[in-house]
Amino acid sequence: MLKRIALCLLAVVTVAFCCTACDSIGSVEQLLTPPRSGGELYDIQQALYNFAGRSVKLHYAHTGDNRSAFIRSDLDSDGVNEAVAFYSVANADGLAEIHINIIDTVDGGWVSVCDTATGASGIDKVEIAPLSEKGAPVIAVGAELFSSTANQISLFTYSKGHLYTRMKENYTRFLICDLAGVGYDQLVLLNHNSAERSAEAQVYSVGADYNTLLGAVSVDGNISGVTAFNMGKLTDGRAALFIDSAKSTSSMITDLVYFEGENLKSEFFDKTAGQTEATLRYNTLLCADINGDGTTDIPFAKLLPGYENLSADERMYLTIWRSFDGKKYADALAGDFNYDDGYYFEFPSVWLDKVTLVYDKSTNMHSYRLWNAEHNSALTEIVRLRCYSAAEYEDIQNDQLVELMRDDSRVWAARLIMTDGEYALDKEKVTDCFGKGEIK
Ligand SMILES: [Ca+2]
Ligand SMILES: [Ca+2]
Repeated sequence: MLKRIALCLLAVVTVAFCCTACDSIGSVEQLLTPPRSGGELYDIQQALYNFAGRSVKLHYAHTGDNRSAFIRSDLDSDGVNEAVAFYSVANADGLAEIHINIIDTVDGGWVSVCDTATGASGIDKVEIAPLSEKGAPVIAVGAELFSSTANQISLFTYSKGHLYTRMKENYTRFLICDLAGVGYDQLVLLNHNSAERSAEAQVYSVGADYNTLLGAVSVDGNISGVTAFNMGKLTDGRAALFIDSAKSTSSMITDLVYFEGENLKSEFFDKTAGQTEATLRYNTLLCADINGDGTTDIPFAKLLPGYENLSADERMYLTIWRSFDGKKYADALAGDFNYDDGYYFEFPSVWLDKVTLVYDKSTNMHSYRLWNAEHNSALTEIVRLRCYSAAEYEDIQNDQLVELMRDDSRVWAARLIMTDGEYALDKEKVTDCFGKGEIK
């Protein structure tokens, strides 16, 4: 159990889109080495050179799954793959504008069949997926423009040697996923206007003949940037968009967007305040399935007892990961996350609101103590946790300690102080509550 949770710590929410029959060929390493003659990649690349010349520079997307200059996929649903290529050649203004080139098989050989300029200096992300029940795949190209700080997404379909533009929109982040739960994917955009401190999430259904805006909702735009934009799951199984945004270098919020019937909802955004406050936390943790049950959990921060009157940089928080079903939360895991020493300690449920943390700055020892609200004090110690250097650990009388974890240079260990009562932990329980992961 512990190991599973630890491994889940950095696991970003599963993005449940699938790229139908996409096959990226020509990885970064492959692109640095000319492909051997006789192979399909060689023939595809030669077809591009025959069209655009040998001096072209190849480009590939900076994010997403399709990070290749040549993406092979069946673009027109005829059962045979075509290839999408990205390249640039310097134009009259000296700008190396990226082009999209489609390479198809004609009479058994690879030939460039169409080409379009993008006005882009870079490719952010490429997805190829059908966006309607029976529709042909849509090629979604997210491009970084010369002329604007905003990215621009273009949707294309390919048929009989022609590339048809279906849509062009500015965006900050995009996803191709089934947020509406209809069995096929939609285009989900996030637009952050940093000048106006506003942001909007939009969901488009892209049909064979026209596109429909299924919903648009405000989310927090009073942010320094969007850190993660992922599809995940609510407790009732519904798909939802989890948007983790940085408020500052040490604080974050999560916006949650999902469909309630046909209405798109922005769960946490406060229209009156103009921002999202419900999920504000003083850490940089991102939403994740922390307990591995398939639902996405949001890391909330709860001030530990006794820290109410201290300054912001002295405050200590319990992190409570919660899943949501559209109405109520369920706690998945509550724990003290010690970023300096790379572990977390899960609070047993009887500890919640009863136990606080006292820490020693010089050794970074975390001591968990019963909180006495009447006397405003935390004198009764339950357990203390510390990360020692391996040499230091050998020098101390460590037979009184419970060794929790060890690596090449360090040992994590606990000293059990309280031995009786409902708040006390034994060796087995303290080991069970300890989780190590590459937490940030
Ligand atoms: Ca085809
Ligand atoms: Ca979960």
